[in-house]
Parts: sequence; structure tokens; C-alpha cells
Amino acid sequence: MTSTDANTAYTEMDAMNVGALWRHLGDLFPTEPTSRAVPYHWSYRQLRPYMLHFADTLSIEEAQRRVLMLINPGLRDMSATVTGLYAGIQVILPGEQAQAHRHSANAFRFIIEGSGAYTTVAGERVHMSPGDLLLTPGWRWHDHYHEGDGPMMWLDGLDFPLVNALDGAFFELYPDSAQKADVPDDLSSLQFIHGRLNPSWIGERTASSPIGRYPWAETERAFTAIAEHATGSEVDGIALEYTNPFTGGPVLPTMACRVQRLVPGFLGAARRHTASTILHVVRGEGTTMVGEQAINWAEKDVFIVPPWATYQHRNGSTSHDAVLFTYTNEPVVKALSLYREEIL
Ligand code: GTQ
Repeated sequence: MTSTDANTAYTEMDAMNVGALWRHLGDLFPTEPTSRAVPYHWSYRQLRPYMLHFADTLSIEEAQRRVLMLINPGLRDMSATVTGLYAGIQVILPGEQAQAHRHSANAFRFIIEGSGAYTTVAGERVHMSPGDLLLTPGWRWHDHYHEGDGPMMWLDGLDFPLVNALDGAFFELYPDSAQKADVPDDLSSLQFIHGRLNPSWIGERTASSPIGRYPWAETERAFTAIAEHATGSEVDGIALEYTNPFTGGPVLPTMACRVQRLVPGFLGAARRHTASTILHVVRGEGTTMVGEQAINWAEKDVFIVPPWATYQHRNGSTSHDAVLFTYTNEPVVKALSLYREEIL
């Protein structure tokens, strides 16, 4: 210590990588969450030409994955879409194959357009149609193929911003470009989609759902069977959660996936909570107030709600349903006892 002057002491301590807590209490212990993520919206109509441009000009071999990342302006340094979560839009053309790899991050795909593609996940071919949800739990090999016509596009959801923040990331390329399929196609969804009648001989009760694919036809069936006469939640309308048949809980340890129907003219109650949310418009159009910002969404768009931001959904049509697919890091936030919510 060279003098008794406080500023000199702060400078010297800083050089020693020592800080004075009393100068930072307010920012380190905010009275409520102050997310760097800002409310944001990506228009599919605007993104699609860029997807097609790179589909034409960039080979799948060069790209490994041909994906446009949806990056929150407040989280550019971590390529996150909202706190802890990522969204990208992937395109693959007929005849292409995206090389097999695996990573610690959990992933899923929600299919937007096209037909004739499949992904091989840990030796099982899982086919894709619009509206299907496909899971790739962490550290499973996965490679994508397109044997149909026209471009195939889907939404990728991953938890890599959380995994990277925890320094938990590993990545590996498969020794060959493709996995061999070693079980019947779509076996896991054929076995487990019934939910109440699980194959009893499969003993290992994984924290991730064993279902490779939740087909859109099942979602429609659930809406018809469960929700036709339900009013649902005052905030989210008729919101159904995709579940792990072993636990009844979220499909992945870090991400819960849901699909919600907002009836014609629906105006939800306003709510805020400490989980992060990414939303994708399956069909319809409407407006979600996120804090002070009005997000006007249309079919296939993606938008986000930051933690602790107040949001309120409105279906913009008085004659048609709107359907939103959503995912959230709520399982993580709840596991850490950090979940709070307020209905306003
Ligand atoms: O398809 O495996 O959007 O590994 C980001 C990382 C997609 C994928 C992404 C990935 C993938």
C-alpha cells in the first residue's frame, strides 16, 4: 500500500484484481432482475430470402449446419436469443446431408416447412413434417438428410448459451460423415407417444424424453380431444406442454416446450416471470405487448420475452385461432429455486 488516499487504494487493489463490494452492491444485487436481453422479433418473411440465398451459394459441406442465428441485440457476445437460450433457422436442400456430430448442449427442432427430410439421432431415423417437434438431447450423435423436394426449414432450439456460461461445453465430429441407422425408423415415437402406455421393458428412465418426434398430428389430436371445450389459462390460452413420458415433466432437463392456441379475439392477462421465453408462430397473427413494446407477429415469425418482462398476448383475428410454439428455460430456473411470477 503506497498511500492512505482511497482512490489510490482502489487503483492499486484493481491491479491486484481486488474490488470494493460497497461500490458495486447496487449492480451486483439489483432489487429485481435487470436482463440485458431486450424484447425482439424476427420476421420470417424477411429471413426467408437470406435462407434461400445461402442454400444456393453455400454448400452444406462448407457450412456443416446452414443456420441463421437469431441474436438478441443485448446478448451479441454470447450469440444468445434470450437469456440462456438460442434459436436458429436451418435450411437443407434435397440430396444434402448435414454431417454427424454431437455436443453437450440439448437441442430440438420444430419443423417450419418442407417434407422428405429426417435426422438420425443415436442410430434412429426421425422423420420431419411441418409442426413436428424433434428432440436431440445433449451428447447424442445427430445428422440431417433431405430426400424430398424443395427446401426444408426448421427452427433449432438449443441451450448452448447456458451450457457455455457454465463452461460445460464439449463437441465432437462423428468419425464418418453419417451414422448407420440401427433401429426401425421413428421407433421411439412409435413406442412412447401414447404416454400412458409405456414399453415396460425399457428400464432406463432418462431425464430427457425418449421420444424422438412429437408429430403435429398428435398435437392437433390433443387440441381437439383435450382443449376443444377448455378455456385454458387466462395468460396463455389453451397451452399444452410436451412431456417426458417417464416423468410427466419437461422434455429436456433445461428446456420445456409448449404449444398454445389463442382462440379468435383472445386477449390474455398480463404476466411476468423469471424464466426466458422464445415463441414461434405456427399460424395466425396477433400482437404481444412485451413491457412497453408491441410485437406484431405473423405466421412463422420468432420473438422473445426476456426474464421479468411483462407480456400479454392478443390474437389479432376475430375469426381464426392463433397457434404459438414456445420454449423456456423454466426447468432450470425452477430447479435453482429462482422462479417467481406475478399476474398483473
Ligand atoms: O443441427 O446440429 O442451430 O449443432 C446450432 C448447432 C443446429 C444442429 C444449430 C447445431 C445444430
